[in-house]
Amino acid sequence: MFTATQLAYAFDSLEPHIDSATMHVHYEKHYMTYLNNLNAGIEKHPELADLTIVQLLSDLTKIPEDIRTVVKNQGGGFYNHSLFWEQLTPETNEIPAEFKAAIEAKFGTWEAFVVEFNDKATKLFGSGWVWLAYSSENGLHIVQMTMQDNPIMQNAKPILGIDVWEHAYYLKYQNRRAEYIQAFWNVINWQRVADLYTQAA
Ligand code: MN3
Repeated sequence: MFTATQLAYAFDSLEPHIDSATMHVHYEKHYMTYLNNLNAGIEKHPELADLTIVQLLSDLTKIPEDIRTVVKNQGGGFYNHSLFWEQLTPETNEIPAEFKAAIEAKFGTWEAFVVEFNDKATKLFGSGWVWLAYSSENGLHIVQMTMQDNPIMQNAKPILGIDVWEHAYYLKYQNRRAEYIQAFWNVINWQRVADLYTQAA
């Protein structure tokens, strides 16, 4: 049985950047549905019960065919959102110097990183996520992924992800996805993001 990641902050604490109504429906409805559907799928295969979500998503070819799509979509949704809640914070916080230096080494400047991330998040067609990811092959890189796909399905590690499904922003921003993306930068927990990078690199 997988369990929900608890929010470390109040539903309304990310206001005005991410509104309380969106946080409630996103966490209590969308996230819980992914979690419940994943658990219902895994229940059919007790032999998978001891695997972590990362192990399940790392090699989908090893997942029994009858629940492979459930693990990919619902398991991906569960994992992506669990990360997403943890990488948000209402607290103003500094970008750790070592992580910032790694970004600058790869993208030239911090600004260039932000521009590329925003551009890919704005232009991703339909539902999905844009990820800053790390792999030994490609180092830090930004990748668009549709649906609930995740870098670990491509042998990379997720470092920072933005949910650009309409459910993540439509109540407040309607069709103005670019405004939501701009607002996202105000509520990032950089220590958590930097920790993911340190663990991956
Ligand atoms: Mn979502």
